[in-house]
Amino acid sequence: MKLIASLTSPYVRKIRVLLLEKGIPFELVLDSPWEATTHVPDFNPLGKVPALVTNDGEVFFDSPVIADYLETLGVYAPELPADAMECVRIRQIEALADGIVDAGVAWFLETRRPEDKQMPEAMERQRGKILRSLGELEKRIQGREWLRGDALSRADIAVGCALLWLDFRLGSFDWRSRHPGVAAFVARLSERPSFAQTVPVL
Ligand SMILES: N[C@@H](CCC(=O)N[C@@H](CS)C(=O)NCC(=O)O)C(=O)O
Repeated sequence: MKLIASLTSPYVRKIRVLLLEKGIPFELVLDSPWEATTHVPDFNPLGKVPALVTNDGEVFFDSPVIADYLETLGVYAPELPADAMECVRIRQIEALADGIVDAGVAWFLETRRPEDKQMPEAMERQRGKILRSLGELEKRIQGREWLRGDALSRADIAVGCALLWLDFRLGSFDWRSRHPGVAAFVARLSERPSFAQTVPVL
């Protein structure tokens, strides 16, 4: 199995962490979708990473679909629970985490524009999305070790990858001080070998 990946993408990191936690072997194929020479569109017409090529040559994207595909490979923890509603709740948190990244990317790209062309209100709009999501996560993590259930799940992995990516790309954004529960949770996640092995690098 091959994972078409960049070392900076938090969506890729979510899949790498999942694969490492599940102990599923894979080959990492590095390709930046932003480079003119990229082959990513050969795998994903949307030109985005991650894309996963199965051992049979079938390709899956985007990251929630890849994560669902991994569930079909057998019983490897962390796996989605048997209860369908609990799966929906885990995927809901994954969507929140991915949405934090979507907002963060929009904010980050705005900071990359020439200063006189940046739109403060556009950045503020994305910041608001992230702050509301953090508020929601802070409520959900209160008194709990994990966001759902009693063990690591895809929800925890997605949230960890999203928030640690904020540090990587929007380092001056202090999301921790007003969300101490989430901050402590992410600090615990960071200590896992799967997170330590997938720290984003430029
Ligand atoms: N919803 C997608 C998002 C993937 C995505 O946006 N990846 C970024 C890297 S962080 C990318 O490849 N961007 C290239 C582009 O937008 O052209 C997923 O979950 O896989």
